[in-house]
Amino acid sequence: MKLVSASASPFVRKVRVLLHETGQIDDVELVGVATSPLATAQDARDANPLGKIPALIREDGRSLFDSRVICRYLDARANGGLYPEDRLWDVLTLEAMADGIMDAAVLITYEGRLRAPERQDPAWLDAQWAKIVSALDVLEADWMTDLNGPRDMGHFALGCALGYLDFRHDARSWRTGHPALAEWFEKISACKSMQSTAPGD
Ligand code: GSF
Repeated sequence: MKLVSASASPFVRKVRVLLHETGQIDDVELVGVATSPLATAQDARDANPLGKIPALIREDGRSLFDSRVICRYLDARANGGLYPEDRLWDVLTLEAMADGIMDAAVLITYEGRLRAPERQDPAWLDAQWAKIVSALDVLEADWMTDLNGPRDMGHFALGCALGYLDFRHDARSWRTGHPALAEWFEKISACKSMQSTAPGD
């Protein structure tokens, strides 16, 4: 299989963490691309008409996307147990919250990278960051029991999301007001799968 990917992508990192956690890292060849909404890489377009990464090209040549579909496919392929049936809907909701944090953070990154300073909209940036803070507040208040329980894919997705905030939006200091989450993040960041997939340019 081939994974159309980029080392800075938090969504790609989710897939790579799962590959490490389920012993499948050697089954997938990484195809690195540089892509953006204004300059879509051909490999990304060929694998996903939306031009987004990650996209997984299976042995039969068919593509899978997006990261949630890819993660569930690969977890099922290895019977990895990262989407436990007894709490599946909570796991998927946590992964959706993590993906939403990533979506908002990536939009902030693009606004800063793809728009001239005079065309950037501070209200838009603040609105995206407000979504992230709202999610962090709820995680801090309501999800710490779950997060301190058995590891699942929701946990690793959140780890990738928080790691992306450190990587691209460190100055926003997400840990302020979220001490329990910050302590939890230090623990999941020590996992070998997280260490092996730390973001880079
Ligand atoms: C989001 C992927 C995405 O936005 C998923 O895989 O879960 N719902 C999708 N990927 C970004 C790269 S990133 O993670 O920084 C992407 O492909 N951007 C290029 C574009 O054209 O939007």
